[in-house]
Amino acid sequence: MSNGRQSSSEFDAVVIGAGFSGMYMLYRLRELEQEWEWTEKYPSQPEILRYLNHVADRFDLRRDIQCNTRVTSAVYDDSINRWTIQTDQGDQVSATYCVTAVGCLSTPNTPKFKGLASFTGQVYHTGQWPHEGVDFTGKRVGVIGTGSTGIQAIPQIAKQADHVTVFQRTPNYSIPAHNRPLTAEEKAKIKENYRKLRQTDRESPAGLTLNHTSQSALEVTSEERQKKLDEAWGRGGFQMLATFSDTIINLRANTYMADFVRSKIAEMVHDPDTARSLMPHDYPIGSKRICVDTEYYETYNRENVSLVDVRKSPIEEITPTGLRTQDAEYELDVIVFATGFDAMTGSLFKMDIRGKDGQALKEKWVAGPSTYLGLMTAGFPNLFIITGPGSPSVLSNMTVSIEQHVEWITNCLHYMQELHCTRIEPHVEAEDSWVAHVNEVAHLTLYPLANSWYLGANIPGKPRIFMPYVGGVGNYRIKCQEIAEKGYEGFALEV
Ligand code: NA7
Repeated sequence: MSNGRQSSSEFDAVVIGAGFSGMYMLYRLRELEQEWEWTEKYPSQPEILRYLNHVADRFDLRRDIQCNTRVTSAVYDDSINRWTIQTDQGDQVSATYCVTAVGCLSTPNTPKFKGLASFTGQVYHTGQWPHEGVDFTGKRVGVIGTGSTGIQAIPQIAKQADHVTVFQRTPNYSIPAHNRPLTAEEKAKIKENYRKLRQTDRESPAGLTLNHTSQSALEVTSEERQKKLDEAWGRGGFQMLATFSDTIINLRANTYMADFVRSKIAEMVHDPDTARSLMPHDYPIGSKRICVDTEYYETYNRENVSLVDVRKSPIEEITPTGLRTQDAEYELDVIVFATGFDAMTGSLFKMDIRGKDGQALKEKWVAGPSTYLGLMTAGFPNLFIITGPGSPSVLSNMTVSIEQHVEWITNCLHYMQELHCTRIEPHVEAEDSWVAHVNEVAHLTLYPLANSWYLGANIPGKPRIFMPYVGGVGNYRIKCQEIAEKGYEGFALEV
């Protein structure tokens, strides 16, 4: 939201959200990247928070950001071509353009377990972690969920807690992060090459500088395959998935890599039953978001960590003193929900967004989200969605994709200004054919074979639609650019 605390104001444009996307709307990058020192290969949350605070101060953004404000509704009035935004603080703001920058993974999902309200211990959700931190010393902790967050949280909690019981529904494939401080030489080299690195990211499939290969996993000998996979494991991180060209499109190629990770789990986890439970077996590697960890599997060798397979013995209820599965009862002081998010649409639906004729976004998307380029949706003029469903978003380096959307929207607004246009909206036909294209490319891959949050499968009742665009960041950028160069083809622009 703009301009400090206002009860009723008029603007040309409002931005809803002040995370990475909202901030990119407001600042420029080049000086910043030279002065900021990233210290680790994978920066930790406190460092990222320091960075965001630094950006806000360095570019004097705070005067354009209103914190602690939840947007409750955004309603379009066709007769005056304006959006009216209401907040829980009583503000009413009116603007011609409304940009949502509310994040793809910012509405936590807490499963509605019977008895949850009766639990007398502490309850946390990893997506709403207390700023002051949590002290698990001497506590019996239950962690529900083994996605990326659970996998990163469990080893940390286990170092402090008296005992950690992990309630796992689906095991995940996780690759070691090999996180470490960056050396002075590495930092200098990155700073020298920022322009080139950023360009490579922008043109790459996932918005990351990975070494892609054109070599299929099927065209090498088993010794060569093993050697390449060993090397990739040694380097760690997302690079693993780029070891061969066909891991995410060919089930046989995929199985080689999945078998390799399963063999690593067997090597790392001492108890064979626990190792077996930790091995994913019913979906291809990479079709759920691959996890990257620090000593996740090794953590199960600790005496104070145990694994409960809730597929075999489902959670029946939370009790006042813990949790009961079909087979056993667990006494707990703390329950940590690492149960993810209502991804991609959750935060948009939490606001009452209404377009032409009072149509609610939630109603329009009842069978699944429908957008043109993931940027706009017909019937909602001048509403831009940063990293919306139908764009690469969560299948990419988010900051790269956010930046591209911000640039595209900014250029579009300039173009409209030049032409004295004040209204833009996609044509229904353009939107329909984009949605068909998004589905078509998703089905050329193995992604739809998993029950993932990419498909909304983690939220009961959510329509099963593959939401992100798998066509690749570089290709998508070209497509968006071409559309802009053709005078915003597929969009209706009006004066
Ligand atoms: P994820 O990846 O959605 O993981 C959530 C985990 O919680 C996953 O293991 C789920 O099992 C589990 N879960 C969800 N609901 C339940 C119920 N009802 N019972 C038992 N277990 C449950 O969220 P994260 O926060 O880890 O990561 C989200 C993204 O953030 C990540 O992909 C990165 O992009 C960054 P399931 O697999 O659904 O069987």
